[in-house]
Amino acid sequence: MQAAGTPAVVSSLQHVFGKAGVVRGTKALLGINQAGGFDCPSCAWPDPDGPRAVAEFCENGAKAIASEAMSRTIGRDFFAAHSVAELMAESDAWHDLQGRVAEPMVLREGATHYEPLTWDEAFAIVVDELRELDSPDEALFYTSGRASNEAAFLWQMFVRAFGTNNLPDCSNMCHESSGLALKEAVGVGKGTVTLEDFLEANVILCVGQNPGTNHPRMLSTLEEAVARGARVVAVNPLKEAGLLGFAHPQHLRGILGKATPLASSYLQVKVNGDMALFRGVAKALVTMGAADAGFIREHGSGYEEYRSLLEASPWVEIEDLSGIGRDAIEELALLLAEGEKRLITCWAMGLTQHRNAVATIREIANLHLLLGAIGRPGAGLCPVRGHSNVQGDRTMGIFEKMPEPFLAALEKQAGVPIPRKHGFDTVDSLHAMHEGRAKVFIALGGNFAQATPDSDFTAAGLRKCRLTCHIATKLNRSHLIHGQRALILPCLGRSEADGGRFVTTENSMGVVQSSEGKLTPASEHLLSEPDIVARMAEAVLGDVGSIRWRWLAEDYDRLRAWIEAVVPGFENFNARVRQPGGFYLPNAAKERVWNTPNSKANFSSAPLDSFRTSAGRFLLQTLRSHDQFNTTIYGLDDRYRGISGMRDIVFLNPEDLAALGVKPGGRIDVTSHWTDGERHLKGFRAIPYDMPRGMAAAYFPEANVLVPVGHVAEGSNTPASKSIEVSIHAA
Ligand SMILES: Nc1nc2c(c(=O)[nH]1)N[C@H]1C(S)=C(S)[C@@H](COP(=O)(O)OP(=O)(O)OC[C@H]3O[C@@H](n4cnc5c(=O)[nH]c(N)nc54)[C@H](O)[C@@H]3O)O[C@H]1N2
Ligand SMILES: Nc1nc2c(c(=O)[nH]1)N[C@H]1C(S)=C(S)[C@@H](COP(=O)(O)OP(=O)(O)OC[C@H]3O[C@@H](n4cnc5c(=O)[nH]c(N)nc54)[C@H](O)[C@@H]3O)O[C@H]1N2
Ligand SMILES: [Mo]
Repeated sequence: MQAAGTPAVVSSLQHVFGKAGVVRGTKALLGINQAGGFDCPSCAWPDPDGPRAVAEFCENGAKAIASEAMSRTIGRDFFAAHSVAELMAESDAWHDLQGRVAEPMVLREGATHYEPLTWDEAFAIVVDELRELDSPDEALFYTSGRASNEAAFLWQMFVRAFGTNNLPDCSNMCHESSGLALKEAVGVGKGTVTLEDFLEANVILCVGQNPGTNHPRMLSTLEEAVARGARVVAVNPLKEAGLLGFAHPQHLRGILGKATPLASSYLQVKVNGDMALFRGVAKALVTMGAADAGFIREHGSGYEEYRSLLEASPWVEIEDLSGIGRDAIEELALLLAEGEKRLITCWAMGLTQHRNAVATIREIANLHLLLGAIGRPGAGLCPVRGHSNVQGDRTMGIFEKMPEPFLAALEKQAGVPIPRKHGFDTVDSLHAMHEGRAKVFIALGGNFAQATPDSDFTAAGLRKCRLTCHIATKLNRSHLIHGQRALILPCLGRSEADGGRFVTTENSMGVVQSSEGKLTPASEHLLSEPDIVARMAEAVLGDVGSIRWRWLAEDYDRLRAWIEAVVPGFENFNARVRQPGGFYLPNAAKERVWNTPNSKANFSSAPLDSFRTSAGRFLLQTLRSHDQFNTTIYGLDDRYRGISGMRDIVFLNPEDLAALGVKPGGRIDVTSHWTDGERHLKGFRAIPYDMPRGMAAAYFPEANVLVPVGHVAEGSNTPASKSIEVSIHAA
């Protein structure tokens, strides 16, 4: 199986031209990630600092644009023709194909169909429901990671001026574990490398991520690093084609179909075996005397305890939990001990969505501290972010427990009291809805009903709400699993012109840059996200303190001036963001300044741990196919894994399939087991795949019914959607 270039280009062109129409399609593609253009709404991988290729996008970025830039729209006629019940019966892929939502829509109490209403009528309903609450803490304000910095800043200011910190977001289900682990270890909850570092690294570890599908432009960076002599080592239970070999679609070599071998080594770790693997690597390094004593003495804290723990960790346990033999672990350690120890470790959801995710990521930080591989060229930590502005949204204050200095600065600027009590994160919100402690749910983007764990539990909670309201571009299931009343407020997408205004985003490496869409909006009734938030806030609160909502949103330079006043690192924001390529936010850990309570880089010493299932059961992870962006399903293929035309599948080791007495493609029933009972997924197809025995993999969001709401990462409260204990039987 090879992740070849030519089919990727053909496939992306088909997607854009097929859905968006030729003229809109080409114009959209040429604007992606160009200076003066818009930031690709797909992933958060950075653009080159210097000159950019004419086509600085990938196949999956093209699919995201095709989905957003479609000229087809749905409005009053569509919703009059289809009841909510009928729409519920259709698939997620079908929903996406219907087109952009063209006008504000309301589902009135007891009604079967959405009907149109004016913007002012829509905001009046929000006012009505928010005023009914006994406390501001009975409202939830969710954010997905596509919102711009400007929209996110205004949104959190509205929510806090209203009186709550209930700001659950998609990050709670994504890199929350990374943010927490890195903050504790090195004082910055973000990555510490830039694209330049990749070109100077000698080893790049790619752990628990599938960049061929989810961050395709990262492969260009890896390819360039390999050409300069770096070794790439993949750590993944599944053999992922994008890591085994890759041909750059925009290079001649790619078009000729030859692939550059990328992963010099591929460690097929057990699911959740990474903590043991990294501990083993560190143990081997310490044994061979490769620790950077100078760095540890000057910067480290907790090393002695960690060293004793390494000595006390038996190899049999390390091998058993990781599924990797001592020889292979020592070989990796030897590679890391060579030369100048310029190591970069990248990771994504394969590490963050486990019960011990925070401890696992701290183990990676331990390895970097042991080698002094942080805060110098070619070395550092790289959590690879998902949504294109999820990192920026957090910087702007989308967080249920922002630190005091931020809240104090906001209070001073806004001139209104800002609450200090921590709010609900995503999992807390699910419980609050269930227990009647939250009654209004308003979302700035996203698809809460499908993205959250325990789909049936989530649906029951949403249905108990008085109002569910979504600011959205496309129809999705969260609009159909609704409260007593429901609103869809349609907004402009990234690729569309916003009256000459531009917004800004922050990528995975802390670069803030401008983003300006050029396409004619899909409908004349759409408003920009900042305008929607400003009008909602004005309707609910009126102008308060120093805040004049509409005036602020009218000219985004005004919003940026407010961001500059509240958020550190945005000095001279309006001028600097107009420089080509934008600017880097300061990153203390990169300068070896540790913003931790003890001002040191902290080793952690957690007991070795991995999630174990009872005998005969499987450890199931939920992952993405090649034809989806989270809950948006573009198609039914997963090309790099050799799957076409289906999503109702479970990947299993071929020997496990045989032991279950199931033929490839045969139907199985999957049951997940948790302290509160069982959850079921019936009649899925079993597909053999190159992966360790005892493991299973199924697609998100279909498999979310199996994820118990109570099963979360310790500390970060992230659903453990990659550590689900299941039993499997022939159907
Ligand atoms: N085209 C496209 N791009 C996207 C997205 C999309 O849906 N489509 N989503 C965006 C978002 S929000 C995010 S967060 C990222 C997600 O990017 P990824 O993290 O790459 O997404 P997943 O499909 O969840 O892949 C998880 C990978 O981790 C591996 N894995 C699972 N469990 C373990 C484990 O215990 N240990 C190790 N070492 N590996 C494990 C799986 O085999 C799989 O290869 O992508 C972003 N980019
Ligand atoms: N089981 C399991 N569950 C998971 C995961 C997993 O790996 N396994 N991954 C988790 C992760 S990493 C994440 S990030 C979450 C994702 O959770 P979300 O961010 O909530 O989900 P998305 O599917 O990205 O949201 C898509 C919707 O956003 C809206 N949208 C798109 N563009 C825009 C825009 O520009 N503005 C506005 N206002 N709306 C827009 C569209 O209506 C679209 O239907 O899911 C999480 N859930
Ligand atoms: Mo994500």
